[in-house]
Amino acid sequence: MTLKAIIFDVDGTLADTEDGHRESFNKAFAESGLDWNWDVALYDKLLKVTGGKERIKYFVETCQPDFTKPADYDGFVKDLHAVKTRHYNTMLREGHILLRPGITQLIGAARQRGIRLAIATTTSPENVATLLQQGFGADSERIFEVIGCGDIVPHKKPAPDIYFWVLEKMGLPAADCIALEDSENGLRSSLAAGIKTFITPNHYTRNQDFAGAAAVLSDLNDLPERLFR
Ligand code: XBP
Ligand code: MG
Repeated sequence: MTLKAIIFDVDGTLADTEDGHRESFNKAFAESGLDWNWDVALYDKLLKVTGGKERIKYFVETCQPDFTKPADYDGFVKDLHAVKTRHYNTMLREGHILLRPGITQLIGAARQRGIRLAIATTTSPENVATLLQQGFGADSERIFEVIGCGDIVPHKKPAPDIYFWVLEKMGLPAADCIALEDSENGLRSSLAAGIKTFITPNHYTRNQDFAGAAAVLSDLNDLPERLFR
């Protein structure tokens, strides 16, 4: 295989974001007068569903049987999620969420070798933009040539749609790329798109099923050597 591109997941992979997302959901619920609270144990279960709006709906279906849905339920969820996104971006801008160790080195090593870089994530575009701005500063616009995110495709991970979208934009076959993911949903998505995938788990995903991954790495320190030797 001649490696031409690395496609990065964002949440849990570029940065340990999920507790920041969780706290932002809780702030949005409080601000909206809802007595909902997602603790770590509950959030662990809710992470089964990717995408914030989809996760709110899954929570309502499974944990709030008595909740009376407003007439415009989709609009309600969209507005609630927009409040969550505002809080999450504030957390990012305040520097509460940092890039995972090894990410900057991996990206630097890849760029030196002319490897193309892209992003495939379910999270919202503004979240990606702010995280990249915080993590890479002025360089952030130039690092990732294609950013696939949010509602740009009909089906979020574990569906392969977002990876297919990124491959098409890059004009590359799956065989020329690798993906870097942290979760089983992410792995199912990238594998279904035919992309060799490395996993770097975190505290939410460490017990998930990573069958089919090229390797499961406890940290990213060895990855440049593995990929570029
Ligand atoms: C990450 C997610 C995201 C975030 C919330 O999945 O599931 O939904 O938790 O993001 P992955 P939004 O890392 O597999 O892409 O609230 O912006 O949807
Ligand atoms: Mg992830």
